[in-house]
Amino acid sequence: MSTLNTLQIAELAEHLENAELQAFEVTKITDDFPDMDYQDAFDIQWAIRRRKEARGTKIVGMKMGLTSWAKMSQMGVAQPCYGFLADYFSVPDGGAIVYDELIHPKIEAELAFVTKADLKGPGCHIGDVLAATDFVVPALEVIDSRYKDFKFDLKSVIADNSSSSRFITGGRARPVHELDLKTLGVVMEINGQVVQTGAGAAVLGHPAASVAMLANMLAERGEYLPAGSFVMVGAITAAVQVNKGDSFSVRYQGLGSISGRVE
Ligand code: 0L1
Ligand code: MG
Repeated sequence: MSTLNTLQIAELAEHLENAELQAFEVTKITDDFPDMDYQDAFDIQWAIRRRKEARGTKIVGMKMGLTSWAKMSQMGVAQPCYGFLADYFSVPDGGAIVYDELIHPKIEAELAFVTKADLKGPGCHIGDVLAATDFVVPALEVIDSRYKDFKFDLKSVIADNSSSSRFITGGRARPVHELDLKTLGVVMEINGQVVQTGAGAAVLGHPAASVAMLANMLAERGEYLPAGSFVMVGAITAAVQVNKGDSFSVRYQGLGSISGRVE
């Protein structure tokens, strides 16, 4: 079911996409549309995606968000969400995040799965994901909620493409059977100081569970993850605010590291 009409979906997509592209904060959209539901929220996100595709932007991957119990409780939400990754979100390993293009960026240590077979829900599970995975590679997400002070509810955040803004991938790709994804450790440093540590199990108990959940959520809209998909599974660490002039690096057990700076 949905509560918003086609025009309202289109206007909210334009509003939130403008906030992303021009880097300005907005209030959460449920303040003005308290009755909107999850279908409306995803309709807005998919409308933003279609706006970008119509301008020639390529969608290069998907991300899961709010996949740790700690993060869900920190943000006051009860379930994970997903978003899409556009081509211009990608920053090379060792490269710079341009602060002025963003509002209040935070970084998260993540892993990405790259698939070699289609994944379709409903009923997709960890076993399906492991069988369909070509390799796992380190990823770092830059989230940048368009909502003032990162204050939102789940519907507002879904409509805002789950705060997606930039990502870096790098380090060393390895086949999934060589990794113990639950105990895989990460260490995040900012300006040479350790600020976060974590292990893969922070992501829904097992990072592959996140990819399975994405396939199942996409199935609700008749969508699926085609072979060759790049999927970031959600944060292993808490999100950490970064500022102009910061440098950061994340070390991944057995997978090398990713680094970058904010300018
Ligand atoms: O990637 C994430 O886990 C974040 C999803 C959106 C919530 C937020 O902006 O913190
Ligand atoms: Mg994330």
